[in-house]
Amino acid sequence: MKIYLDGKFVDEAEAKVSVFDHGLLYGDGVFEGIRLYSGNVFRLEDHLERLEYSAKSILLPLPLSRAELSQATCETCRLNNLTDAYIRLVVTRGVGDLGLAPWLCPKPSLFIIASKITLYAKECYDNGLAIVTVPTRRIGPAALPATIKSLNYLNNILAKIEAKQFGALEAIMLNDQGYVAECTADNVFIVHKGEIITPASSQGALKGITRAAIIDIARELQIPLRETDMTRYDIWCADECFLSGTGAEVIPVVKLDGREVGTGRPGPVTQRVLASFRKRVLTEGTRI
Ligand code: PXG
Repeated sequence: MKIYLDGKFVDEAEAKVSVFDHGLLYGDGVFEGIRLYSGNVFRLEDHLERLEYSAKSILLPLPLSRAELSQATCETCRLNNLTDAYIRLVVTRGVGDLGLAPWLCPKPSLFIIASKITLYAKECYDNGLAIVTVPTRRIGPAALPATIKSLNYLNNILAKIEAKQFGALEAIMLNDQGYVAECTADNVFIVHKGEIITPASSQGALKGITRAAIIDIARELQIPLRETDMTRYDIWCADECFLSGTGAEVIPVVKLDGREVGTGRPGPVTQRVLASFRKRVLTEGTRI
């Protein structure tokens, strides 16, 4: 496997960063998780825009322009002869001393990995997920905006561990006020009385690229969609629930906290949205 690392393509064995890199020492950096479908990178411009906003938010200068980032991403896929892949684009603060000070890190580091994807099993899409609400709250915007896709995922990892302790693959994370924020790596949607509802990103969610695609799909399918606050009760009593993310795409949820959602089977709106999403990913992307 060839990896893009700071301007060069190197073999996997040589793709290394320093133990003094602040991405490792402090989680000081930003990233994107992107999908390649049949030789098309899905919504690459949107991912690069989000990366730029994340970097700007932490005062991290990106080493490449938008066009150069796009070029390097596509080239990484081409060099590895990939048509379908998961792309991880990471920018770290770079090498510094053992103090926090980012201004003592002269050069950010950029690497791009394109490799196989580990997906949820097919049964999860056919039968839906049973998930739980976990005690760990999504970190609030006054501490660290969830809209920044940073290398600091401990908040989500604690929630993921708690989900596993309850035998679930995903977790509903609430914000400080007790409203639904998002899952550990996915945004949340419910369907209720013919309407799709998702928490506003101000509730403490990442502005998911897949989420944005679903908002477009709902408009195309003429299904009303609303962004508003959401409680656990809203999910328990919804007709359908599904999650969205680059890795998961659109995945049905059939149980939350031991309560069946709707019929306890993946619902018709979820299936229409998923079918439409799978059609879009084949046509919408940037050709590598
Ligand atoms: N919330 C969080 C906290 C995420 O990390 C999403 C929502 C969905 O956003 P997108 O833009 O993907 O629709 C994410 C995305 C992984 C992996 O390696 C994680 C994500 C994406 C791809 C892979 O587990 N997180």
